[in-house]
Amino acid sequence: MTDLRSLRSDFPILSRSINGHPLVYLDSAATTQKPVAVLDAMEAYYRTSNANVHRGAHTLAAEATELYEGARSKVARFIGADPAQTVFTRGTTTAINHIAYGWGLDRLKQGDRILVTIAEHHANIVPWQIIARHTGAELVYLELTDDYTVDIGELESVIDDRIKIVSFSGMSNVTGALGPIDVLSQAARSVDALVVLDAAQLVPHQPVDVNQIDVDFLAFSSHKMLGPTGIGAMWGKPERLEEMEPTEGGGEMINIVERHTSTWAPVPHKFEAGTPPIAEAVGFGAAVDYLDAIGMDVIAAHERDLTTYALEKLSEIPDLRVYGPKDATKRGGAVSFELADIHAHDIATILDQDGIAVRAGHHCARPLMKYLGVPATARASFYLYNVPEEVDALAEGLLKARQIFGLS
Ligand code: 7TS
Repeated sequence: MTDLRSLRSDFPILSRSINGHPLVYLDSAATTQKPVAVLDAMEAYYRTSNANVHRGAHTLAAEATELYEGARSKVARFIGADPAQTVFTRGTTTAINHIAYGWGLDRLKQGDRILVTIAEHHANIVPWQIIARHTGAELVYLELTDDYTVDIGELESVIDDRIKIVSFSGMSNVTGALGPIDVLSQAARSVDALVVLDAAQLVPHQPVDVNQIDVDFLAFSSHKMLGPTGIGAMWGKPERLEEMEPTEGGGEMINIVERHTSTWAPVPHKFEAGTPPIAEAVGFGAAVDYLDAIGMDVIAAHERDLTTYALEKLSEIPDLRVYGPKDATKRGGAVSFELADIHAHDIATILDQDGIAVRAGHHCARPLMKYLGVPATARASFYLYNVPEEVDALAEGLLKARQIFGLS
């Protein structure tokens, strides 16, 4: 297993204890912990260069602008993109809302269809439902196969020229399954549909290069990849970003404002109304620098090994059912499970007593929960700072939960 354990000392929070036990943080799919490099970059910005961006002639304003735009270049480079096509947003949710409103609202009409999968996060369902309600378009779903991957066998019967947008996740935050990016984008192209990739769980965990995949838009969040909350990115093909309307108006996003009309600033600023999250951008830039220095290939290999180990350990626990692919090459490190008929919240509470942080609930994927026939699952999720001993602690905690509930 790729040994990244020396990195743990870069993350101050990992040395704290919870309920008298060392923290075992297995909730990185929800949000990740932050290395000193990110915390320092944000603090240094506030201590030495704090000013508003893009509008001042003074030195601090120039420094802040350089830091903000420098962060954009780093984030763009991280996904092989041009900074001019990389828009800072509040996160994945805001990015998908920009696309739904800015691209979909004017173009969709009655009879049109938006294709998603049943495994989507609410962030990739609800904006489309709202746009469907406004335009009369309809949301249609691809379902899953027995190994919890998207059932691409259904595509033939679903894909026709009513489909205008195909929007899906690169990796499920519940099942961990990787999305069939090439298959779905090819299917979309066969009917000239727009392709939107929710990469909230993909960009943090695997190398992603926008030149290697055929999508129109890609969305991801800083806080799921060691950076701060409050910022993320929307990458788009230049022609798509040009033709797309801004969804928020205000300062920073305009060229000329008259009494009754305005013209827009060039992309990406057209989509960044108001004072942006400057310190957060700086932190996001520091996070991608940190990930780059380790190498996304190394991180992906580490997580694959850890996930393989976790699936093995969990398979030894009686009455435990994993909702996700068994094959580690088809998945990432978000592992959802159910243990006998113990409620997921009880599992999370029992594990927390031993300092183990897992998530329990519907994971913002209610249609998926309904499809799986469960009210909730418990979910352990891994990142570069996790080690096999933490998987062992999880397995021991789950055996303890069995005992507490009288299961031998
Ligand atoms: N898409 C996926 C696949 C996600 O996992 C999430 C967040 C989002 C979109 C939304 O990202 P945001 O940064 O805009 O909130 N997922 C989770 C999770 O699994 N637990 O908490 C948040």
